[in-house]
Parts: sequence; structure tokens; C-alpha cells
Amino acid sequence: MRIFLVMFILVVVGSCISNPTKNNDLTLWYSQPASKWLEALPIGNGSLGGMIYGGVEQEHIQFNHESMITGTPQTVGSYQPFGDIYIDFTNLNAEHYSRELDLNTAIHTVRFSSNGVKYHRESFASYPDQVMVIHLNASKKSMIRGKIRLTDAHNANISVQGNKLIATGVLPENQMIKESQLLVLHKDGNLISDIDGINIDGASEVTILLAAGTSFFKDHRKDFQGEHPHASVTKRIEDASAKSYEHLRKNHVTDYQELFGRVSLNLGQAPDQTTIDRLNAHKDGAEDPALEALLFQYGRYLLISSSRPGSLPANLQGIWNHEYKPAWYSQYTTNINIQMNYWPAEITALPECHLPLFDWIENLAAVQKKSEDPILKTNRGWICYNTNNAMGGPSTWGVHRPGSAWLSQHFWEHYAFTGDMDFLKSRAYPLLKDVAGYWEDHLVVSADGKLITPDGWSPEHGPDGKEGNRTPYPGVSYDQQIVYDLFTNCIEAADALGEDMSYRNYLQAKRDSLLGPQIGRWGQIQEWMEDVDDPDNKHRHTSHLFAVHPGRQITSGSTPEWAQAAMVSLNARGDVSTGWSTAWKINLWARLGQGNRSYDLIRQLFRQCILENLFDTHPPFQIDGNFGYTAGVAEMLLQSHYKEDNNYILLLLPALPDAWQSGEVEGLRARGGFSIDMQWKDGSLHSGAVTSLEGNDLVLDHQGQRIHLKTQKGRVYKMPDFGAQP
Ligand code: FUC
Repeated sequence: MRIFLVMFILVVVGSCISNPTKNNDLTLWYSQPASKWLEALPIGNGSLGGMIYGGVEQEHIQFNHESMITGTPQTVGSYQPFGDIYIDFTNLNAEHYSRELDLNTAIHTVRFSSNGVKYHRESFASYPDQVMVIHLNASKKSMIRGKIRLTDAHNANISVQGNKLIATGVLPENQMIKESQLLVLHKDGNLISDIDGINIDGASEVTILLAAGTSFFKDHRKDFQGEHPHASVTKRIEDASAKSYEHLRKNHVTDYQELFGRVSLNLGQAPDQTTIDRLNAHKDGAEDPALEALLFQYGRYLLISSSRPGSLPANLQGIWNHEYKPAWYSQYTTNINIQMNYWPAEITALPECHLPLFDWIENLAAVQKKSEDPILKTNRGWICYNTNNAMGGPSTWGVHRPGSAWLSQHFWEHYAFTGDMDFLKSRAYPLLKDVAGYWEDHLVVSADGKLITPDGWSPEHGPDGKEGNRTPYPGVSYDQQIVYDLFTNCIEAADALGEDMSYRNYLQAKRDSLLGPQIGRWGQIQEWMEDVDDPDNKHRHTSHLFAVHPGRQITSGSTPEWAQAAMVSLNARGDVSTGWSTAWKINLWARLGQGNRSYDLIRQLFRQCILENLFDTHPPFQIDGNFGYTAGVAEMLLQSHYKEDNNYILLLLPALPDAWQSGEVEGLRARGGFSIDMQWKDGSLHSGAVTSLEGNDLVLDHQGQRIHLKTQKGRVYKMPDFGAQP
């Protein structure tokens, strides 16, 4: 690879941060109502989620609240459904039906005509007003007739109070109190309450407000016990009911678009077909890059909808669940799943959506540190089990020692992308250093004089290839690579803070003594300290490739032999796997600079793991694959995971597949604090811009040509034509 290092003073084309609004095909749409939960479409405000079926005679919205779990700090429990809204309409014969979810507004719409009247139903979950809003409209006066019911998934007592329905109850498992309230507002006609609902008789417009909550309190210092939710739920409903529908809608769209509108991706024109037809055609091999872009944006939509400041982090199903016993409790699994949920947060410009993860990790740390469980006892730092609930409650399925180190990587990444020095000083560095302390105490010296973990695990099998073998082994690559990553993040954090230098140097010496990646007998990255890897092993976890992604110990540029060996390992594992595993492989191949291999995995993901409503399936439905996919697409277009001479190297279009010869992306974020726009043609960068968010220097790298750029905070720099460089 020829590398040209060009010092280039780029033209300042503006002094303000751009706010792209142009988006291409941001709608999921269907010509039939949903006939099952996985055809319903999700809305959410971080805490309150709904799945909308869009029926004609009956609208059904199944809803959730993030805190509805049967667990405690001692037992894991399961994430639970909360309740359902049903609206039974009378005298409708639908024609010209459609339902759609517009990712640009986060509004779900149902439209149809009946007997010459056009009906229009809009639903959204508002973060600023903390309510779900359903608005019914008809083109002729007084034509809305039906009955609204609220049900509860846990036999709560339901009362009807005028135009309000209230469901209040207690979960017997953990005594958590829950309450939902639904208020009906109308224009024209009458509302008539009866024993189990509210009848609408001849209204022209109806607005339904739903609020729900529990007594869960997101803080270990109060044992997670909060107030009865009645007062806060009542207040949300009252406050929202004082605003017009248009006002609530505007608040919601403004708030949502401020986040969503930061990134646009255009990979081509969308065909004029329903989403399900496009999905099926894609599964059959049709080219529809616009659908691939839609799924990318859907991941961003889902993250905004399931993880907002003040909420719990997105669980295995985000916040959407209709089962009493969801797979793996629909909680937080630390050996890939919860981390993958947050892979798109920084690179796709949603750092605020990352914040719930940090709150949860800090609570988890506090709960583990005071645990009486002998398995969790540590001198310094903390460790956790593999699966944990909203309260830091552990599963029975084994300790996962490097879980805390992997989780702490997210604190470093938030700083690396945002440059938030207060966050680094007050939250990230203390946590990183604390967890590093555990590993300083825990590492041992091998016969070869290397530092190794004595009792590791490679999720989720053993060197004998047995699924779920939890026998501890020394020097397992997964542990070694995560500890390397932890120490590196801690070292770089100390550098950025300019403090703690003697500790920093001590930790660097430790890091440099760690047993590093080893290349085995068939050219692979060894998963185990001994060269026992079976080339026919197809296990879904690629734990031994953590160093490629989300770690950064192995890169094509700085460690090409290891990168080559990682490709051998990845090819041996094969392409066919579960949803999140397939998504991880998209990211891995992207980091290895193999755009066409990433794209193979994209095709594979669509073929096998994308459901009718574009949720990802493990199977069953598991949202990490959606988030991992979105992160993977971003990694194919932009990477920034390593530094040279203290500058981040921004790889522009590092893994562009042949299938995406032309396109444009705006607003992706890079470490060091940059927002990147790019247009490309015939597989090469055509034009673009760098917005400097922090005023740092950087190196732009496109297909091996490099340009060093000095920046000032807040300025926008036009990218040069790399093709024109010598
Ligand atoms: C891990 C994975 C499973 C699943 C579960 C939630 O145990 O190995 O495949 O993703 O987490």
C-alpha cells in the first residue's frame, strides 16, 4: 500500500456546525394490519414503549415500561409486559389501507377510507411530555365511534373515572407497585363510560393519552424502592392534557429530530413497494441498498426510542416485550449483548442515548461491591455475573470476570468521541482505574513470564468445543484482550487528564507484559493459550476477536499479521449464525477492511435474521442485532479506532462494498470529536467535510493516502479530492 503523507491546509468553508436534514426513504410501511406481535411496529420514549398493530376494526397497542421486572438485587427475574390498549371501532369497511412508521418523525400512522370517510390515526411516545399519544381523526364530522379499553398484564385493578381509565396493582414477586392511566379527550359527540371502558359516540377527533410507571427507583442507595407511581403518572397525564394535540406532536417531533436528524445515509433510491415486499425480495437476492440504509436508520430510531437520559439502558429487547418469560429474561447480558446495544451510540451521533448505560453500570458496580456472594468478592474493583437485571441482580449462570472491564470500555469511548473532560475526570477514569485494580490483583505470571488471567473463559464454550463449558482455563485470549483494552483505556485516560503519571507508567509496564494474541497452527488467532482451536468450530461467539472489534489491539495498519490471522479465524467460524453474531461479523470484517465480506454478512443478516417489522432475531427477537448492524454499517464507512503520533487516524470509506459504489453520508462521528460528511462515486471519495467539534488535529486516510489536518473547534473543513493527490 502506498501512503502519501500530505500536509494540507484545508479551506474553511463555514464556522458553524452543520445540521443535515436530508434523508432518503425513512418509512416502514405495510398494506395490512399486523396479525402478530412481530409485525406490529415499535414506538418508545426511552422508558415507555408500545407495539402498534394498526387494525381497522380493532386497534391494539401492547405497551411496556422499562422498569417492569419481577427481579430484585438478589434474583434476576424477567422483564414483563405492562398492559394493552384496545380500541374497538364500529361500522368500518376499510379501503386503501396503509400503516407506516416514519423514522424522520417517530410517528406511526394508520390511514384508510370507509364509506367515503378518510380515517387517520397517529401515535407516538413523547420524551418531553412523558406520555404516549394516540390521535384519531376522520375527514367528516362526528364519524368516530368505538370503545376504548385498558387492560393490565398482571391483573391490576382497573377503574373507570369519567374519561380516565386507571390500572393499579402490585407484582407479587417483588412487591413492585405499578400504575397506568389512560385519558380520553374528544371533539364533538359524547364520551360514555361504562364498567370496562370509555365509549366514543360520534366524535370528530379523539386524543388518547397514556402514562405508566412503577415504584422502581433507579438507585441502589435507596434499595431501588421508590414512591407509589400514582402521583407522577397522574401529573404526566394532567400536564399533557393541558396541551393541544398539535402542541404535543410538535414537542415530540422537535425533540426527536434534534437527535435523529444528525445523521443521514443515502445508498440509493427506494423502490415504491411495501417494506415486507422489499424485505422478501432482498431475502431472495434483490438489490435494494436503500433498504440497507433504512435498517441502519432503524437502529438509530430504536436506540433513541429505548434509551434516553434518565432511563434504564436498552435491554435484550430494547423496551418491547409481550412475554411473561422472555428469552434470557430480556435483561442485561455482559458477554456481548448489552455492549452491542451501545455500539452505534457514539459513531452515529447519539451520545446522549449512551448515558443510561453509564448510570446502570455505576449502580451495578455498587451492588456487586456490597454483595455477600463469595464469588463476587474482590479486594479492588468489582466483577459481575453474566446476566444482570435493572437492579444489578445476578443470574445463576456463572461469573463473568471480564464483564466489568468490557463495560468500562464504554466510558472511555464516550470520552474519546465527545471530549467531555468532566465525564472523563469524574466518572470514566475512576471507574477504569477501579476495574484495572481488580486485574492487577488477579493476573498471574505464566511459565513463559507473561501476565495471564488464571481462570478465564471464552464465551461460550470450552477448548474441547463443548457449548457452555465453564471450566476455567488460564490465558484465554478473550480475557487477555479485554484486559489489554482496559489497561490501554486507563493509560490514555491518565494521559488525557495529565495526571497519575507514575500509576500510568506502572500500568503500561503491566500491559506490555500481558500475553498477547498468538497465531496458531492453521494460521488462526488462537482462542486458547494452547494451540487447540478446531478449524471446524462454528460457535456464534467470536470472543477471541475482541481485539479486532470492539477492541483495537489488532488493526490492519499496525498489526497486519494478526489481522491476517483474524481473517483466518473469522472465515473458519463461517457466516451463518444468530442475529447478533452476524452483526458482530459485519463489524469485524469492516475493521479488517473487507467491505465485500461485511456485505456478505449484511445479506446473510437480512436473509436469516430480519423479521417482518425489521426487528432482529437470534431467534427469538433480540435487539442487539439491530444495534450491531447499525454500528457495522457505520464502521464500513468511517473508522477512528487508532492513533499515530497522538492523532486519530480517520479511515474514510475503509470497507466500502462493491454494492455501494455511490452514496452519501452526513454526520457520522469520529474519535477526537469530529463530525464527518462524505459523498462517494465509483467506490471512491468524491467530496466531503469535517466538522471539528473539539479543535483537535487529525489524519484523514482514504485508500492509503493521508492528509494531516489542524482544526479549530466549531469549524467546518471541506475535504480535498484524494484522487487528485500525487
Ligand atoms: C448469550 C449468548 C446467547 C444469547 C444470550 C442473550 O448467552 O450466547 O446467544 O445472545 O446471551
